[in-house]
Amino acid sequence: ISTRASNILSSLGISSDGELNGVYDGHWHGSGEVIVSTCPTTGEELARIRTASKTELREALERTREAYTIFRNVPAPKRGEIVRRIREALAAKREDLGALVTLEMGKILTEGVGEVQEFVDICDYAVGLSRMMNGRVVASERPEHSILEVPNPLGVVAVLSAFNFPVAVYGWNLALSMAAGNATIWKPSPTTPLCSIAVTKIVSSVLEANGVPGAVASLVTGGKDTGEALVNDPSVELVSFTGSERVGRAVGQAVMSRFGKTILELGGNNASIIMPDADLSLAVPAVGFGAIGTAGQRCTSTRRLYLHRSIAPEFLERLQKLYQSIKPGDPLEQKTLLGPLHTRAACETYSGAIEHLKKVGSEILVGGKRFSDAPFGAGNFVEPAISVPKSVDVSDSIWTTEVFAPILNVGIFDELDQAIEWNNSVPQGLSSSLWTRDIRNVGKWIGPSGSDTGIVNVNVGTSGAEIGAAFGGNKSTGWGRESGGDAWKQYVRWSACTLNFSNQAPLAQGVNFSA
Ligand code: UN1
Repeated sequence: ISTRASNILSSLGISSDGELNGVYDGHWHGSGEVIVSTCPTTGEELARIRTASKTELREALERTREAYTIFRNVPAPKRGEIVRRIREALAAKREDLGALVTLEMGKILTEGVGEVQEFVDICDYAVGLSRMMNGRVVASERPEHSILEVPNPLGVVAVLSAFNFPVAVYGWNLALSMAAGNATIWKPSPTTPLCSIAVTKIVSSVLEANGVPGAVASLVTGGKDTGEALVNDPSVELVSFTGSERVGRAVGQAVMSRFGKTILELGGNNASIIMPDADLSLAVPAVGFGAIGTAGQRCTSTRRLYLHRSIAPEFLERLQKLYQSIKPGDPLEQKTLLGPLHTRAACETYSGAIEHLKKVGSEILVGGKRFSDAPFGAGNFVEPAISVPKSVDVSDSIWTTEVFAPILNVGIFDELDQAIEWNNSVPQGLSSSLWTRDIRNVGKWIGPSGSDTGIVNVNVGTSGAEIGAAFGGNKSTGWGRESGGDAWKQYVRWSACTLNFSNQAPLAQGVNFSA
């Protein structure tokens, strides 16, 4: 591999010769199928990883459960202290790990580093949480009785994460899961195994140095079979899945059929609405970041833009200028704003979507081609595109399907109500954003007749949420919340404990059962 790739890997203690172990459950091993990590920028092979065999997966699950039975008895603030040390270890490697995200996933460096920062932030949050995961005391109707609502550790949490956030989404889950006293087993995307190995090396070194079983944070790299085995295993209490609607539906059904719990973070199809009174000097770059940032590969990326008729021509002119100024580049270079798509297949999806748009009469204002002048011929570079479909037909697949690439569809409206209806007309419900300075619009937007997404922003783009609020969506985006807010409550089992400290044993509701 290239020197710069091997430098990034070696700074994280990963050797680039031979095959790497892709399983950790207290020690490193791997004897399953070999997967290849490929650099989306250059097409070079970065490493070969031996994934988990069937037996190794079963053993890793057993070790993870054992680790849970130990870790659940560690007092929560002490668990928080371990999370704090993980935070320190991650922060010390912020730049190197961020560069690895860029190398393996393809997002630009500031976003790769930002993703590690997101993990650091959620650790801080979880440290605080470890002293605040409070239950409640409920007033009992019976004399000298008390009812406690008690949160206890839940068990084994499986995290199935996607390629687009190969570090942060695991971080959201691990930090809360650890604070809550669980053991976590991680199956990362098969195309970003190096990020998961690097993170697990950092996390496990802290666990091992502090006498915590390593299998509190296990790793099993692998493909579909590994994911399915985790999803179907009755010893996994909670499955936190990020990925496509199609797979998410199967995961949800499988876990539900065994009465397990799920957090599903599936597709987004996020819209920005621009009102006539919006500050365009803020809105134009925000839409640009939402649609072009991460090469359109965030669940929260802006895919639909609804412009008020009165500002539409000016907005589009300014937005096109911005698009034209964005050049593809090596995502590891500081000044690059546009990196490659993650895979070759994503380029095909992009081209297919553009062809379809043209076929049905959309006007492509800018972009639409693979980059011929990209810095690396073998990289997956595409031009971010703005398309104006003939009309906003809310049942048309142009508007209802999430295409995981930088394509922005534009519609023109006259009334806010119309734009809100369009915003809500898609199956997905992750993020949305309104640009206005009129408080009446804001009130409507965040109220009962407003946006139906899990993230509802005002004068803030659709992507780039902070960790403090609960992250997640509604409708076909799935359900459950990750990160901040009340998300931690899904990572514990709740018991209502009625305590009787009287000399009687009265029944509730005054029921009399004496003969
Ligand atoms: C995702 O795209 O799956 O809000 C996660 C954001 C990031 C996380 C996105 N903080 O865009």
